[in-house]
Formats: sequence, structure tokens, C-alpha cells
Amino acid sequence: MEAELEGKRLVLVSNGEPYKHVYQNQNIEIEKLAGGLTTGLDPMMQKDKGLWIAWGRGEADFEVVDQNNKVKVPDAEGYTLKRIKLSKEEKNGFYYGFANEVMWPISHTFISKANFKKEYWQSYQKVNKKYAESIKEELHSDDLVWIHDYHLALVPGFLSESNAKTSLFWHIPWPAWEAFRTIPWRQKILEGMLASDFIAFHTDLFVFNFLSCAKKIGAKVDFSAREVFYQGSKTKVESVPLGIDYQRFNNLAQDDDYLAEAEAVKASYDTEKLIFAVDRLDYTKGIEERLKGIDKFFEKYPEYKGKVTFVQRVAPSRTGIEEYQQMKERIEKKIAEINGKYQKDQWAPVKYFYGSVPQAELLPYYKAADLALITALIDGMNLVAKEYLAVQDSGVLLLSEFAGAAEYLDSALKVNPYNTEALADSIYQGLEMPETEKKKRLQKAEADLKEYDINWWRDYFLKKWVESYE
Ligand code: GDG
Repeated sequence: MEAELEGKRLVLVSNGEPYKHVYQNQNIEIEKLAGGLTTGLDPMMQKDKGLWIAWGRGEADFEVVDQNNKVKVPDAEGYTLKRIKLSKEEKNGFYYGFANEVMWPISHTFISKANFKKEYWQSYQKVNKKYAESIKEELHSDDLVWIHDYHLALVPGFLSESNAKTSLFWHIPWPAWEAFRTIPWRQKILEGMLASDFIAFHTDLFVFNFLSCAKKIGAKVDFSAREVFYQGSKTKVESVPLGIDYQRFNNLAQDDDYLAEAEAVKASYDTEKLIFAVDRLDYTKGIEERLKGIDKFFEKYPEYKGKVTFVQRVAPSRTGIEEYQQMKERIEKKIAEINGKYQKDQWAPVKYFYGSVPQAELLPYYKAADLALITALIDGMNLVAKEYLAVQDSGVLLLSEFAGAAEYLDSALKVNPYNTEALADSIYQGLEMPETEKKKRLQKAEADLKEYDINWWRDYFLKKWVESYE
């Protein structure tokens, strides 16, 4: 399937930008930011020369833009990136505040972690309006405006007068009404979103939750057609699961240098089996529950002491929020406790790394690991699960049944991360799985990952969106 824009220009709007500019020695250099959005949408933007509007966070971002904050990326031959400048107050109120202390916890059903400060809400409205104004300055009559994620829920509403065709992709879960209704400004948020022609989530469950919330605020909802009628407009809602750049990961898995790097990683741990996990530091990722499972595993299966090493990498995230700092301390304390309890001679059960590394440094771990441990308590999708499977030919993915990815990866070993005993037993089962069964599971996963990759996601989204207003 080819992305069908029918000559229309795509205007992408997201919180994070695809490229940033940084100082390097005396020069300013451009850096491509890794991540699903950039991987999936950058090639299409390069080809069709659309416009991407995002928050400019690079230290030299505003040194290279014109008077309208625009720059061509990755070079003069590329497409236009328009950068939004946020003040310190806006960053604190909109980004750390409302987006990450209200929309994030509520969407993930962590009601007690939400902080419903009125100032956050005011900032969120102001910044969403700022994005909308910035889009309006650029709009051509035929443009397709594709907005991304929970930072920008109000943007479609602020654009409604402009008659632009708008859609929204929501990268995180959508909660049940019981959680969503706790937001004092729930009506306004849904009204903003429902001004789009098309909204997509990763899974059917999130679609159902969203439709139910829309009904609760008084919209007319057709659950079987997945259509919402509200204030004279119709919104089509669909599940369109995000895939990975399968080809790239698969090529990597055939690359001799990469394979050598993976072997070197494995050898550096001097262990029979390597278990691996990588997450952004976040309470939704179930890092603490995973560590409890590891603790239980060594307690219940002591024959693995000295033979299995668990490598946990944690990428810093939302460092400005106290909750995240406290969680980091708890994680580090638990790791010290586990290591103190089980280590012998030169061997320690858990190796922990905190910090973001270039992707090239991370990927060899995917290949080196005999078992990948993904224990999210809830997750929109979880791309690490897919990336791990895409490079493996004999590993096992132990996947939380509460990650969106679990809906699509039948071949993973599924686990309830709250069930510590089951987690320990599943680790054992994964490590003991016969080679033939591992291969069978991986083959099935490979076929799905290949068919429903990032290009499929982009093209399917665009197709469904165009159908929704035709
Ligand atoms: C949100 C939703 C949904 C991790 N550490 C490093 C690093 N990574 C890369 C991984 C992966 C990505 O970051 C993480 O993606 P996830 O999907 O696992 O999680 P979120 O960041 O929470 O993303 C999620 C996603 O949006 C897409 O819709 O799947 O559910 O929460 O690609 O490889 N990359 C580098 N250094 C690291 O240290 N370079």
C-alpha cells in the first residue's frame, strides 16, 4: 500500500520534533531524533515535502530558523520544520504540569498520581492555542493536519473555524470513564478532540473506552460504526496499531558487525543467560514490579545463581517531576537489596545502567538477550517488545498482558506483572523453553511484524482518515 495524499500537503503536529540542532565544538549540527514518529513519517515528509510543527527543544534550535521559526530539515533539500518556542513557565505548566501530571497518569488510570492544578490547565489551553495559531498561519485550503498525542488534545478544537481536515493519533491508552471523569476539565478535553474528523488509538479497548467517554458527555455514539456525532460534526474512531521499521531491524540482524557487537555484549557479562530490559523511567513501565519478580526468581530457583544476569537499562525521563525522582531512588534501593542478597564471587544478579545512550549502543543488547522482560502495568503499545522480536532468532519475549503490544503478539509469553510469583515462574519457563518452540513463536511474530510495520501503520491511518471525510 502506498501512502495516498492525493497531492495534498501533510501538516504534522507533535510535541517532540524530528530533528534538533545542537552546538558541537564551534559549530551547529543537526541531530535526527530516534523514535517511532520520526522513523515512520520522516521518509514520507522527505518525499512529499510537507510541514512539521513541533516544540523546539534543541539548545541551538532557534539559531538556525528564519523569522517565522522555520528551517529545512535535514538540509536545504528537505521539508519544512516549524518550531514552537515555549517559555519556562509554559514548559512547567503545559508540559511537566498538565501533559505529564494530568493527561499521562489519567490516561494510564493512575488517578492518585494526578495533580489537577488550575494553573496547569490554563497553561495547557494557552499552549494548545499557541500551536493552533501557529498552524493557522501556515494553512493552505487543501492541507491535511495530523496531530499527535496527549499534549495536544485541544488543538483540533482551536482549529475548527478554519475548516481544515484534522486527525489525531493518541499514542498512550485511553482510560475507562471512571478514570477520565476525575479530570475537572473532561468535557472541554473531549470537545477539543471531537473537532477532528478522525481519531485513532493503538487498540480496540482504547477505542471502546473513548467512545464510552464520548457518550457520557452527551455525544451520540454509534459503537458498531465507531462514529461519534457531537455539536454538528462527525468523528470516526479506529484502532491503528503502530508498527516498527521492520526492514531496518531485520537488516541489522543480518549484519556481521552488529552480530559481533551483540556477542561482545554477551561475553562482557560472563554469564550463561542474559535477561534484558530497557525503559524510560516511568511508573507505567512496571520496573519495580519486575524487580520483585527477579527477586522471587532467584529465591525460588537458586540453581540459577551465578548463571543468569539481569541487565536493566533505564532512560531518564521527566526529570523535573518529583514522583519520577523518588521512583528512581526506590528502584536503585531495590537493586542494591537484590544484589546484596544473592551475589556470589564476581557475579551479581542485576546490572543497572541509568542514562540515555545512542540507539547504536542499545540495539546489540536486543540480540544478546536470551530473554526480554517487558512488564508494563499499562502501555499504549510498547515498541521495545517489537524491536526485540525483530532482531531475534532464538530469544523469548516475556510480555505484560497489559501492554497494547500484547493484543498483537500472540507468540510472546504473557504475564500479569502484578503477580510476582507468576512473573518468577514465567522467567523460569522462558529460560527453559525448548529451541523448537522458541523458533516457532519467533516465526509467527516475524510475519506479523513484517506485515504490520511502520509503513503499513502510516498508510492505513491515512487511508482510514481520508475515508472518514469522503
Ligand atoms: C509512547 C507510549 C507507545 C529506550 N531507551 C533508549 C531508547 N529507547 C527507545 C526504544 C523504543 C522507545 O525508546 C520507547 O518506546 P515505547 O513504545 O517502549 O515507550 P514510550 O516512550 O513510553 O512511548 C508507548 C509509543 O509512545 C509509540 O506510540 O508504544 O506505549 O507510552 O523505540 O528503543 N532509545 C535510545 N536510547 C535509549 O536509552 N536511543
